[in-house]
Amino acid sequence: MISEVSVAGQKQGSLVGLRAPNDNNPVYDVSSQDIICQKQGRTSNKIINVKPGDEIGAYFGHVIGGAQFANDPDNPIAKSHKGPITAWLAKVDNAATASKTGLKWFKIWEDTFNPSSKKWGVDNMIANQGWVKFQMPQCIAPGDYLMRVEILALHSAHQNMGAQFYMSCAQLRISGSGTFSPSQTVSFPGAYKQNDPSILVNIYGLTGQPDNGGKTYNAPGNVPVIQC
Ligand SMILES: [Cu+2]
Repeated sequence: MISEVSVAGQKQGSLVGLRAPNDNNPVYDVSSQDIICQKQGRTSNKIINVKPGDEIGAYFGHVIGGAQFANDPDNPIAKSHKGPITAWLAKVDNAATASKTGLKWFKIWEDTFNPSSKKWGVDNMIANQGWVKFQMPQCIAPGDYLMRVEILALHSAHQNMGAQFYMSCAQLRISGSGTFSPSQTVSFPGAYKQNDPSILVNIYGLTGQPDNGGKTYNAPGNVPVIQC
C-alpha cells in the first residue's frame, strides 16, 4: 500500500495527506467505488503542499511503513506482481474534505512496460525500494487536487477479475500559476472495463516469462499522459 508521499525530497510522514486503506488487499472489481482510492481506511486531515515541477514520491510497501518483518520478500511487493504504475489528478475544492466520487481524472505520469529491457513499472518501483517518483507537471493550475497513484499487478490477469489494483489518494494543494485545463478526463469507476485488453491480459510470453510476448503494453484507461 502507498503509505507516504515525498515532495521535492521531503518525506511528509507516514499516512500524512493520504487516503489509504487499512489493509493491503488489492481491488479486483473495476466497477467498485474502491477503484478510486482503495477501500475506505484512514483519511488524513492534512493537505500536502506542492509546487509545479516538484518531484513527487509515493512510497509503496507491503504494509504501512514498508516491510512486515525483517527480509520480507513481499516488500515492497512480491516480485511476481508485474504491471504498470500510473498517477492521476482530479481537481477538488478542498483536498482534505472533498468526496472522491464524481471527479474528473487526468493522467499525469505512467511507467508501463519497456519491451527492450523487459522491465515493468513495478520492477522499477521495487528497484527503487518502493518509491515511485515523477515530476508534477509544470502546467498544473493552482488549487486543490486528489492525486491517485495506482499499481496494477498483472501476474494473474489472464483470468477474469484476476488483475490486482493497489492505490491510494493523496490530498494536494498545488501553488504556482499554471493554466492547464484537461481536455480529456475519465471517471473512476468508469474508466476501466473488466475485459479491457490491458486488464484481462496474459503477460507471459511463449517462454513463460512476464515479457508481454515482447509487445508494448498500454495502461488501461485509454487516455494519454497530459502534455504541458
Ligand atoms: Cu497480490
